[in-house]
Amino acid sequence: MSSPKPSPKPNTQSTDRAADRSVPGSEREALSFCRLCMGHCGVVATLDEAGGLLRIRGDHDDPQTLGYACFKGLNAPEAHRSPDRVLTPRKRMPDGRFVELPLEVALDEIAAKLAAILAEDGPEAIGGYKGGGAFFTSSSLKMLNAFLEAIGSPKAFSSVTIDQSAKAVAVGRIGIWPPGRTPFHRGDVFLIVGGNPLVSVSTNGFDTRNPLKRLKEAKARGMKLIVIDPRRSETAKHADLHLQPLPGEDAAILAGLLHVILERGWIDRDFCDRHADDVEALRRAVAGFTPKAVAARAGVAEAELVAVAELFARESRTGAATSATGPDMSPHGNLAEHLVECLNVVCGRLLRAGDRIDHPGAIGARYPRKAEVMPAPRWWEKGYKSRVGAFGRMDGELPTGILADEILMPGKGRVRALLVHGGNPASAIPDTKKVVRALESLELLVAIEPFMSMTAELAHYILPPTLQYERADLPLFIYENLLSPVPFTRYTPAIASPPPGAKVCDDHLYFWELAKRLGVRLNHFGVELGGDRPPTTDELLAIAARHAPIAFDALQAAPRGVVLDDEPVFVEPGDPDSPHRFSLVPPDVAAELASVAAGLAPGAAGDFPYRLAVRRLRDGLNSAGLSLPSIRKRLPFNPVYMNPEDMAAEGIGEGHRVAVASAHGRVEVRAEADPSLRRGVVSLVHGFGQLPSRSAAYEEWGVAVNLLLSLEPGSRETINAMPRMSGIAVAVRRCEER
Ligand SMILES: Nc1nc2c(c(=O)[nH]1)N[C@H]1C(S)=C(S)[C@@H](COP(=O)(O)OP(=O)(O)OC[C@H]3O[C@@H](n4cnc5c(=O)[nH]c(N)nc54)[C@H](O)[C@@H]3O)O[C@H]1N2
Ligand SMILES: Nc1nc2c(c(=O)[nH]1)N[C@H]1C(S)=C(S)[C@@H](COP(=O)(O)OP(=O)(O)OC[C@H]3O[C@@H](n4cnc5c(=O)[nH]c(N)nc54)[C@H](O)[C@@H]3O)O[C@H]1N2
Ligand code: SF4
Ligand SMILES: [Mo]
Repeated sequence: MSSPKPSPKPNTQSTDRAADRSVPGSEREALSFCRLCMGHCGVVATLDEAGGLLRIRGDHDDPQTLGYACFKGLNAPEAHRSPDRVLTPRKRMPDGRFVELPLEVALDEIAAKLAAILAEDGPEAIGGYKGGGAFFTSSSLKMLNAFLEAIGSPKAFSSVTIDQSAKAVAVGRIGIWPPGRTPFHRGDVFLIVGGNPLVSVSTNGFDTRNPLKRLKEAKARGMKLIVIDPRRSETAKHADLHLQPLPGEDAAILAGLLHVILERGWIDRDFCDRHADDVEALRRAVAGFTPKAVAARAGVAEAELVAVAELFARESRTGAATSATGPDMSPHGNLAEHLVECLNVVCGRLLRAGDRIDHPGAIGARYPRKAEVMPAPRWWEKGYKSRVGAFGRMDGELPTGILADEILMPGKGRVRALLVHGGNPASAIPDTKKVVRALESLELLVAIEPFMSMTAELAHYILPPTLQYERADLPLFIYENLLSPVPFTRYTPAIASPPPGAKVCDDHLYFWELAKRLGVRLNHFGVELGGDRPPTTDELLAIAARHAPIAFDALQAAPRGVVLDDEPVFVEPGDPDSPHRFSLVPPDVAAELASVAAGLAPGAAGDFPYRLAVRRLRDGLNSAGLSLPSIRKRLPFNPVYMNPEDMAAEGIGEGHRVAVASAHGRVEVRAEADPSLRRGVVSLVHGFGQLPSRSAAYEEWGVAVNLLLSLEPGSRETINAMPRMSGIAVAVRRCEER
């Protein structure tokens, strides 16, 4: 590709191409980066003569991630050579057995079935679900969406709407500030609501390049950390203030913080006068959330709540509030996110004209960012509405909370065929039994999936993809400014070969071949993929990176990546006459706040006296990889974590078998003491278990926590149909050993 774009600034002293470095014997080493999670840790891979992946180690010369790599990342090679890996397309026969078949035959059969359904019922009968495996495959991260768009189907679903889509709802209702928030590495304070970045290597706005090191650096320069989390999490242990409430009370807690801040006038008055026109309405809306009432409801001390407000709003001049899955998976998650935004607005924790934008874009196009509100877009109110629950679309997708009903509910537009790309909906979506029933009822279920996941077991066809080190890639560039505070990006070639005899290909090929057979063309980041040969992975990456301030071939030539900060970018002044303001209390927010205020009195314990909280484990990644031997050794099953005093009170000992029951379901698990959990809260990690029809031993596979959760309208949020997964009332009782 010829381009006038500048050459990269080497990102390190040693930019040697480690791919060419040979080590004793026939082994060689290559630089790459891990694509299991947002960390994107720089690694050195050791390969055998045939290109097989032998080992991974953190790259200590990587100037971004500084040698960090976690246990699951280091054990990734196990997945590549696992005997359980799917290496040839498979088809499920009527007796339930899977047989291998040639790719061409599989594609012809799938395309024929799709064409028949299209002819009978139109594009609405074909849906797609995209999960984490697809997001981390940059060349095809939008292929499923492109395919559905090409055939005219509005039925795109993804893991985003069973994750943190509350954040999109919040900006959709309050308005957009294009320059963004004060960044982590420049704030006096950082407030995290329900996130544990030291384990998840995630959490908006946190610096996830070697998270512990970055947190220590920030604290060493004087930054104060506030964490709101029912668990004394790995991150909370470093907090200057840790508020440890019951889960599910974030909306009340945040309203309580705003109550204190607004009553005491700890706001950025100039910023509010200029950019938010209803601060007074917000003050009235949170009037009932007195520290006393909120503290009693959330199970914290009144003085602690006030101390958080004080440290954030009065004692700190800069630094933002952020949040992760904790609040977003709990009741009133959309409201909680809205109030996080309100905190940042009223305290003025957003970048101003003249401030530097540290990450203006590396792969993504750069654009001028003005210090001016873009009015609340409320995307979901326009255009297509789902036949189930009349939900609108966000970012071109429908909420996954209605996927099961879209399949099961009879009538025109029922989803009859589903393409699953790098996801495990049978495991990930609440109400496991209903979701499995829905997937079983499909006439065509295709999974682009490397392992026999719960979903793959139900599929009619499994199309096996290459794994991370076997494909060329970029970091998860659509969220690139959440990955790094500097405009850093990198490219990796495919450094490893799939196992001998494998018939795997990069995921995009499957979409391209199906599109060709159906006579439609895919639109890849604004470029139509025509022609009669499929695009290469590099061509697709180059298209996605075509607006980057560096030529693609120059990016390819920098194995440890580039920091594209030659030309600093600053926030531009906004239009002084702009009529647009943040909508702090739109009517739907006001109504929900009023209903939360009305229910502030602490509830009676009732039949379900504990609350179930979500959390993640350092050594596992949702459902992926749990069957690999090294991971299984550490995480054979998912125990229910409990506070030791609660265990004593219930007569439950370490390892005892207990029943955890909600209003929706019941599971039997083993108990494990976790003193980091506050009393009254239990936690059971998702991703474990097998299909309900397989009577798999709990001690071998664990159990699906989603059996306890519901998809009923009363159990999900408005706008994004987010099913409630945290702050769920449960009972825990010792049961008989079996
Ligand atoms: N109860 C409860 N439920 C939850 C959550 C919770 O906290 N509690 N968390 C929710 C959240 S945040 C999320 S994001 C979802 C996760 O939802 P999903 O993303 O649907 O689930 P995963 O288990 O991450 O499945 C990823 C799949 O991708 C496959 N895969 C791995 N590598 C590749 C690859 O290179 N290519 C392809 N094509 N596939 C690959 C894996 O084998 C695995 O089957 O679950 C949600 N569900
Ligand atoms: N090791 C590892 N890393 C991962 C994943 C993984 O499975 N394992 N999954 C990846 C995915 S898909 C995602 S979306 C991210 C998620 O990233 P995070 O959101 O940071 O995930 P967690 O580590 O579960 O942190 C959530 C925290 O919220 C707390 N919490 C639970 N309920 C509530 C509540 O109601 N209110 C409040 N305030 N806190 C609550 C929990 O105690 C927990 O400490 O992590 C990603 N990274
Ligand atoms: S933290 Fe672990 S899983 Fe995430 S990118 Fe780094 S090595 Fe991979
Ligand atoms: Mo997630």
